[in-house]
Amino acid sequence: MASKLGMVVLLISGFFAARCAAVVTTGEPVVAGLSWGFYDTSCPSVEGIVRWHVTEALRRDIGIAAGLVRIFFHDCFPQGCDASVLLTGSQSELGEIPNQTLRPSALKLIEDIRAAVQSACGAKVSCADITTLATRDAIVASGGPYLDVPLGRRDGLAPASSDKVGLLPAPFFDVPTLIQAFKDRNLDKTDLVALSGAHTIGLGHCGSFNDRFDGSKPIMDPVLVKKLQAKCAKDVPVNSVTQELDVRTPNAFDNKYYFDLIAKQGIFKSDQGLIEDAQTNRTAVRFALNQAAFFDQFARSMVKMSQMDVLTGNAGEIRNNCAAPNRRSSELLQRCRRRPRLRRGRLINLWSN
Ligand code: HEM
Ligand SMILES: *[C@@H]1O[C@H](CO)[C@@H](O)[C@H](O)[C@H]1NC(C)=O
Ligand SMILES: CC(=O)N[C@H]1CO[C@H](CO)[C@@H](O)[C@@H]1O
Repeated sequence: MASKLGMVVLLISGFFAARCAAVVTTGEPVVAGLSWGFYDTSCPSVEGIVRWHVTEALRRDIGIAAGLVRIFFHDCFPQGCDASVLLTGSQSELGEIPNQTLRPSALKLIEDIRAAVQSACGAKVSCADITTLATRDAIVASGGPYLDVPLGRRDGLAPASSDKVGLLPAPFFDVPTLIQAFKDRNLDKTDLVALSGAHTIGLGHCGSFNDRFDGSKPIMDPVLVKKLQAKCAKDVPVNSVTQELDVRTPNAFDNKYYFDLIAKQGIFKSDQGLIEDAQTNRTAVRFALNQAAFFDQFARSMVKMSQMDVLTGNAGEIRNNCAAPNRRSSELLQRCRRRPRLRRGRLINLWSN
C-alpha cells in the first residue's frame, strides 16, 4: 500500500517535472495571468475536444491547417491574441485587405470548436485560446513541432483598428522593412526568419506574388516564373487561382521552405529576400541544413508571439460566439426571439458569406 502510494507520488511529481522541463526548454517568459494548467479545473476536456475537431477537419481538408496558422498570426500580430480577427460586422478586421483571404473553412472550424467546448464546460474557454490550441494541433498534425503554449487569454471586446491591422507585413516588403515591422512588435530577426517558415504550408493568390515576374530583385528561378505566369494568366475571375507557398512539400510542415529559398523558388518577395539579405541569410541557411534547429526556434517564436499584449484576468471577456462580442451577440439573440425566422438564419450564417 505504502509503496503504491509512493509510486503515485513519484508519478505525479514526474508529471510535474516533465511539465516544468518543457517550460524550461521553451525558455520564453510567461505573461502574468497565463499558465499551462489554466483550464485544469474549469474545463479539463478542452485540449481533447480541440484536438479531436482539428484532426477530423484536417482529415477532410489538410489546407485548413494553413488556414488556422495564418488566422493565428493575423490575430496575434496587430494587438495580441484576443480573437479580435474573428469578429464580423462593421469595422471588423476581416474586412481589411490582409484578411480578405483568411480561409472561411478554418474560421468556421474555430466557431464549431467553441460551440463544442461551451456545451462541455460552459463559457469558460476564450476564442483566443481555442484559436491558439487549434493552431498548435494543426502544426503537429502537419508534421511540425509541438508548441508548449500557456493558456488564459481573454477575448477582446472590439476589432483592432485598421492602423493596427496595417502593422501586418506585406508580401512585397524587403528585408529591412520586414525587420522593422517585426521589431515594432518586439520580434527579432530570428523570429522573422523562423516564423516566415510557416509558409512551408498553405497557398497564395496571384496578386500576392505577380510582382516577381519582371526579373526584379530578389530574382525568382526563371523556370518557376514561366510556370506561375502561365498559371496566373488564367486567373479569371481574379483571385481564383492559387499557388502552393512551398513548391517541394506543400502540405508538410518541414524545413523544405528554406530549400526553396536557396533554389530561388520562394513565392513572395518577403520570403526570397530572407536568403539574400546579410541580416537574415545565415539563419535561413541554418534552418535549411537543420530541421531540428528550425522546429526549436519556430516553437519558441510562436510561444513568444502567443503571449504578446494578451488580455488576462478580468480584462476582455469569454465570448459566447467567436464572431461577436457578448453584448452584440445578446442583442442579436433578443431580436432573434422577437423575429425568430429571420434572425436565426442570420446567426447561423455569420461565417458563411
Ligand atoms: C514575414 C512576413 C509575412 C508576410 C509578408 C506574409 C504574407 C502572406 C501572404 C501574402 C499570404 C497569402 C495571401 C494570399 O495571397 O492568399 C500568406 C499566407 C500564409 N501565411 Fe504569411 N506572411 C508573413 C508571415 C507569416 C507568419 C509569421 C505566419 C505564421 C506564423 C504566416 C502564415 C501563413 C500561412 C500558413 C499562409 C497560408 C494560408 C492559407 O493557405 O490559407 N505568415 N502570407
Ligand atoms: C549572406 O549574404 C551576404 C551578402 O549578400 C553574403 O556576402 C554572404 O555570403 C551570405 N551568407 C550566406 C551564408 O549565404
Ligand atoms: C473570411 C472573411 O470573412 N473574409 C472577408 C474579408 O473581407 C472581405 C471584404 O470586406 C469580405 O468580403 C470577406 O468575406
